[in-house]
Amino acid sequence: MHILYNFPVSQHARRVVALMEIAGLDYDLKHVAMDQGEYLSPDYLAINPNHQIPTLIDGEVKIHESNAILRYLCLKHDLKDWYPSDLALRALVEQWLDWGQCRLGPAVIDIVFNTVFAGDNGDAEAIKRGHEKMAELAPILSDGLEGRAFLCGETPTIADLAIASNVTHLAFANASPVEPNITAWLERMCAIKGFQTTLPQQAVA
Ligand SMILES: N[C@@H](CCC(=O)N[C@@H](CS)C(=O)NCC(=O)O)C(=O)O
Repeated sequence: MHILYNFPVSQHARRVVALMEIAGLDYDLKHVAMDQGEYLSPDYLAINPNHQIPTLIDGEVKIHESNAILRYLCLKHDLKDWYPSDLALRALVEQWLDWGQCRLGPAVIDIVFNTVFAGDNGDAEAIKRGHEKMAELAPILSDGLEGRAFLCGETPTIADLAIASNVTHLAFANASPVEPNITAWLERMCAIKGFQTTLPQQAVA
């Protein structure tokens, strides 16, 4: 049984729940009430000292970092379609996973956290910076999708789950990208039932 410390609107947790749904894995979600500060509690800090959601516990194994969790689940359950072993394909998956964490993720947080979740404490500079970054990053994502159904070819991988969970998070701030390659890809992603069930209402509406 996999135990995932989860918060339903977390874009980082949603990608993991999506993969577990898609793969039909047994899992138990432990709700961490981020809105009540539970992620900063001593109990949760003992589980993840980074005070971040998600964390996976699988027997003796305890992992934080959503993309590391995705890789672990694929390797453990032999989900080769979702994490291909072919070297060139694997490298492309890794490229997008890292791009999502290093480039896209911070821009999404700048925009969504400060526009929506920080309330009156939202940082206007960060929102501006986030939109500037997205103006650069959305065309890069769009170009990456040119001529292919998913980021690494004709079938989805964990790179698509990771990037799409970030892109759909932008719906909270009405900042979803409008590039046709991206919107068509998101439609394909949302047709994947396990991914669809993790979407925030804003992204479905
Ligand atoms: N790099 C981490 C980021 C996780 C993350 O930022 N989670 C957010 C929720 S979406 C969080 O817990 N934020 C609280 C904090 O950073 O203190 C991952 O991919 O798992």
